Amino acid sequence: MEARLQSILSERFGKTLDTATKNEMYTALLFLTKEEMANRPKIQGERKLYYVSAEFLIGKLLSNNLINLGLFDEAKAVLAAHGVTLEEIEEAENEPSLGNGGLGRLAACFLDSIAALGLCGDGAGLNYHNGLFRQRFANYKQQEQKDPWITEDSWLRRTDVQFPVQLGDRTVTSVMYDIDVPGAQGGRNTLHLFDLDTVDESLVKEGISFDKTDFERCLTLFLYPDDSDDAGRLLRVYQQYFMVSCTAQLILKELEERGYSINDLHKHVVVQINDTHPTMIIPELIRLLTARGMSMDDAVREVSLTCAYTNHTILAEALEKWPVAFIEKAAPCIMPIIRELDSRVRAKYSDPAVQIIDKNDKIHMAHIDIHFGYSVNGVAALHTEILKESELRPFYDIYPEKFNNKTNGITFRRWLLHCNQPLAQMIEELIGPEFKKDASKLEDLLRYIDDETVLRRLLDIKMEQKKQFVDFLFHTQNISIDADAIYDVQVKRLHEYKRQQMNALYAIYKYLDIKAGNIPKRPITMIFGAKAAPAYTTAKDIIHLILCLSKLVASDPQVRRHLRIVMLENYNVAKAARVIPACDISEQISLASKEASGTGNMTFMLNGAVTLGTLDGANVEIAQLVGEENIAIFGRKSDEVIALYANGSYSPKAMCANPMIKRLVDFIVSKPMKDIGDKTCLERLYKEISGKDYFMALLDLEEYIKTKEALFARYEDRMAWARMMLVNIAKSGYFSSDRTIAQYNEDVWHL
Ligand code: 26V
Repeated sequence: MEARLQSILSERFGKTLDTATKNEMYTALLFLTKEEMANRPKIQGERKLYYVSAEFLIGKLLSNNLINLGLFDEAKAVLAAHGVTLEEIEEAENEPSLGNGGLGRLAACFLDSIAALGLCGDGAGLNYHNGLFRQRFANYKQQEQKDPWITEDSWLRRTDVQFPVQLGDRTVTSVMYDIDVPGAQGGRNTLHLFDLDTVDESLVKEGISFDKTDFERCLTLFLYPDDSDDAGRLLRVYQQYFMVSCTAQLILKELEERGYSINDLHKHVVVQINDTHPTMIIPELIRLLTARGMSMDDAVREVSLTCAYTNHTILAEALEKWPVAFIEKAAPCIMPIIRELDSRVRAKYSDPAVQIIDKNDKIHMAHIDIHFGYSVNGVAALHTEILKESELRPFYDIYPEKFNNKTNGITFRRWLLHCNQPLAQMIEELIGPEFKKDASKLEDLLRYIDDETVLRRLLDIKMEQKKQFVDFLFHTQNISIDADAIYDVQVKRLHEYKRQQMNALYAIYKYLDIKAGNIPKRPITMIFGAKAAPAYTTAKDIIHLILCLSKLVASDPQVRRHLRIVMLENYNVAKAARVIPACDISEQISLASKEASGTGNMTFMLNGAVTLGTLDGANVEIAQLVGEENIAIFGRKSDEVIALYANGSYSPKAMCANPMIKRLVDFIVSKPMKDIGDKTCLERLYKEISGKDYFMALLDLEEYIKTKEALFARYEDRMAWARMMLVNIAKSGYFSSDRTIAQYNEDVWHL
């Protein structure tokens, strides 16, 4: 490898490993890795999966590709011999933030696992020039900036594959970029990202705003452009139709190249529809098949046997419903097909709840997927049960055989082998290397449950990771924190249902308690990281609250020794890889029933954090696996919450009758807070929480505080804590995305 790096550096930059800059070294490693991947055979199969998704939150790829190619250790050694670390070199890599959060990250983990299992499956999505916005803090508020990631040398490979797509009354020509996905056991798959050559990056003026009307110039400029106005929403429909039309044309082109007939489509192709964003692939495939001479009946049947749908949320505001007028404008070719599908449903079922086009002329995208796909899955056991019993009940009554659960997972190659190398090494010393291929082997760690030497090493590794994080935080945000404190971490998208506001109310509780003279046994560092959607006012107000609290605490010499509140700026995949290994307590406190699965909960567990959470999403399965003594559970259960919504009996005003709760909520608009922050934001948030509290943060607040205090107390018995850490790591094998993908293949894909 050394010789090849030297030759790339000399050819391209006239440099050597000792004279090259870090950027040049990164470029050389990028070239070498791309070459290495291109030399691998494509994974082949009689049946091919297309995982279609509007988001692939792949994050930086250098280390992960090196791991999958088996070149990671060698690369580290070569660099070390020249006085640099791979970590330093990786700083030169831009992070492609092509996703909002869990849904996009899941798609990236899945691509890694599909390739690792040697399954023939490619990803298909869009080549956004700007990923999710870059977050900056100013005046204790979030500001959004554009985040272009594509440079001359990147993981993208431009192909000569092009397709015509009719958008509105114009026909555009797509271009396809590929990113290789190497499998950990050999071979490679591909992530196909579609784009338009006419997209113009100079269209972005202030922050992240741009003219959304000229779709040929802005189609793939941004991930999910702001959809607070109609222009943004319409652009999203253009994006979705462009994505699926390109994908459908690619599928039929490859089918033909592989020598199969369109009449056998479902025997050779599986399309996994990741949430409803790619739903239009169903009418688009039907359109293309009928255009090639297939009858409508046959096309509908063939496509229905080819497409499978994954649901990722029960939040009503997230279930896509597009006005007929939007599809007519953006994707006129498929509107007749959608009407045909709608009349087929009407002919069979009279229940308005299962219609495709409703009485307000809105198209229910999920309904297309369920009627005209062969599989519907939720992403955690509880979530799937809620889909069957309430959200999608009328559909479950019609098609019970279509419904199945696939509990989410994460790739251990990124979230253990790469991000926590000392822990991975210790595990390998204790139980051998098999866990790298079969995560269920982690259970062998339970042999050491009473081994004090092992438990101490586990605590030492955690301390080492916390110290690394201390340096990182100082280096990136100029904030000094103490590695001896308890690290209590909540990092995820900002949404009221995830209840960052409840955690912030705990911070107020702790602040006031310390002011009253109750000094905690050990300092506590609360770490937050979250981006709020640009148009989501309450989410932005919650960020403002946290940043003001952070300032309040940090400038109080009496308090800051015992409590710190840190908000990571621009939380992304790279930052997740830094903070997760350093975490003691993983906050997973969503309102029960609202978090479909969560995947952060899994990465934290794998890295030896103890979960503080509600019985929601995959937390339920974590609790079953580790047992109630190794997790801290609190709060109302999902059925109680669902009943509260049904009878409308929840009232934050009634909750504020509790003087303790009232005091914490009132503090949001207290003088010390208004002295720091923006009165309008704080008052608006106060009104929201005390008057509406739609996601019931106050409902579980008291129990949350008690449970959290009890968990902090347990931290002091270091051996008992290390035992909890060990059980969590040992039981996390179930959450490997290799297991999830094996189940998709067994039950749904049959590749
Ligand atoms: C989308 C939107 C869009 C419009 C406004 C509000 C809103 C709120 C939530 C969403 C979520 C869309 C789907 C999604 O990202 N679901 C996440 O999928 C993860 C992977 O399955 C899962 O772990 C998370 O629990 C789930 O929230």
